[in-house]
Amino acid sequence: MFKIAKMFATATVLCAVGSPAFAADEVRPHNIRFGYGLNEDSVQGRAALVFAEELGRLSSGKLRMMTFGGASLGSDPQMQAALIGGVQEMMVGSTATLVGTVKEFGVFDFPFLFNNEKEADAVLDGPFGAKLMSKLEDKGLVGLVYWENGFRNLTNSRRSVEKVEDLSGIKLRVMQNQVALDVFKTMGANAVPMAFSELFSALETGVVDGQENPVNTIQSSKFYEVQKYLSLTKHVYSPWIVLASKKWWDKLNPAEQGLIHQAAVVARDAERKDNRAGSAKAMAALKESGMVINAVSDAELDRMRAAVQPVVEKFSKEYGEDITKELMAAIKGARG
Ligand code: TK8
Repeated sequence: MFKIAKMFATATVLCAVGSPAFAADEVRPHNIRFGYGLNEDSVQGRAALVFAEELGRLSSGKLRMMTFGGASLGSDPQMQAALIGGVQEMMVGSTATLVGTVKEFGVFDFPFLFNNEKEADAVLDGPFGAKLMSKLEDKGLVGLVYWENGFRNLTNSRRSVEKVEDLSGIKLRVMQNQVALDVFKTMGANAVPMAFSELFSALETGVVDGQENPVNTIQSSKFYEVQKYLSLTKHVYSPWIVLASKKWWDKLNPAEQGLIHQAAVVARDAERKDNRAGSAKAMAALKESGMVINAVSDAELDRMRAAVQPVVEKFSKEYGEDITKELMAAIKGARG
């Protein structure tokens, strides 16, 4: 931290002496704090390093990204607030926690929306994903690219979940998002919204019985140490979004912004590849850890889907017909 403080102090002195004469399109030195919620040894952590390295390479070391894992700069919502306030430059986190800023991001919490990663990529990287990102700008955030958390599965300490009724009474942590809360309440769970950064200890101390996340995240967060059952529900696909502070972004010139965008795309592609290649390995490690793992039949998944349909309809109305129609059309397009 001392080193960072020193670098900023140097930058301030330079400014005070008078702005050095940089050409309008010249890449100038910048320090970028990039925060994320998962452990360093995770798909997020590895992709953050790719991002930092690529940015350094593209800018000949001028755009210096420092990465901070394990929510050491704060939970996802806390980091978003820091970006909006201009006291942190960048982060990657769940789209689910952006609903307080742009409510329409809640569409990605609709259960059983995407059938596979290919559909998710097409919608997120296409005009629909860009449209939601553009809504952030008035709110002090710039969305750059979507990374992949992936299809979420349930873990808990009580029992295997093979059908919707098995969720009854399970105290389940959900993301801080009204759609997720309503979905799991409707399925009979005792759903509790909580920051991801508090989740491990809540599971360990029994404040909650369970949670839901993709297998890579379950593995890299060591939830197998405090959870017995893993049920492969794949009930929703969770994107992550790479965000920049608008206050800070607006001070960058187009050349600098372009390089950051370029590096973010490289990191996105590496992250998705790593995530997809790693999920079989994560599953094997979770099996090895002694977790009791069960598949859920298509018939039971259909019953879950039917149970939560009223929640999807309620929020579709709330977000406006045009948004949900556009989303469904984009998915249809991706299905070809
Ligand atoms: C990590 C979170 C996490 C998300 C959650 O910062 O909160 O459960 O799935 O991966 O973004």
